[in-house]
Amino acid sequence: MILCIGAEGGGKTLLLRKLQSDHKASLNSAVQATNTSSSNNSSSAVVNSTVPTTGVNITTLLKLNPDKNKPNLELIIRELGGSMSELWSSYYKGVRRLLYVIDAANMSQLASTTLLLMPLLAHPNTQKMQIALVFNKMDRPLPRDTSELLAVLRYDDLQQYCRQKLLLFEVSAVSGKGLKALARWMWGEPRPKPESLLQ
Ligand SMILES: Nc1nc2c(ncn2[C@@H]2O[C@H](COP(=O)(O)OP(=O)(O)OP(=O)(O)O)[C@@H](O)[C@H]2O)c(=O)[nH]1
Ligand SMILES: [Mg+2]
Repeated sequence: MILCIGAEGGGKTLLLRKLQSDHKASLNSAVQATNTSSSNNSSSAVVNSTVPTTGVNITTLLKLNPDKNKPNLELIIRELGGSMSELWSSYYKGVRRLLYVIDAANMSQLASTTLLLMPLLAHPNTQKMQIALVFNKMDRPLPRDTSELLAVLRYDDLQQYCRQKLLLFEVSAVSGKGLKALARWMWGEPRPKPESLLQ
């Protein structure tokens, strides 16, 4: 189980929808490749409009099991709406990986993220978590360059303050940028190469 949180409008719902659609497309093509009959690849376009999540959204990602005699592998992601940030901590228990999604084009959201991350990182139930800070909306013109974004977030202070290692991903749920690397991390696969964000 993966937990996906972050302030309102950061793009969690769209990001998970896009990941799900990409997984569906690659599962379909993997299945077609193993069948002799050919049929159309049915990767469907993702609708970009969303409504704010008022409670909990569950998204399931599926991929082909390398052992063909076994069922598909399944990854369950629980998204908590940004409007329920006061309740996030009641969902930390038992979570191994956490996606924290940030609207990188929104400076005030970026600055207030530090205040949301501090109690999260200090919480007893997050100490063993692997945490990904996901800078989303990288398709939009950014008001600052990425090293300045990290300064606004006070990334160095956060990293010193916490025991967990914070991984950084730059993505766009709209263009698809960075989603493959993020998906690999979510499945627990090794990262192919460092992303551009200072690591
Ligand atoms: N340009 C751009 N817009 C995005 C991107 N990701 C999400 N959006 C838009 O941002 C808005 C909010 O996206 P959501 O996915 O609903 O945000 P959320 O984090 O789930 O918000 P809550 O559920 O309220 O916490 C929507 O209009 C999306 O279409 C992105 O990568 N690029
Ligand atoms: Mg949402």
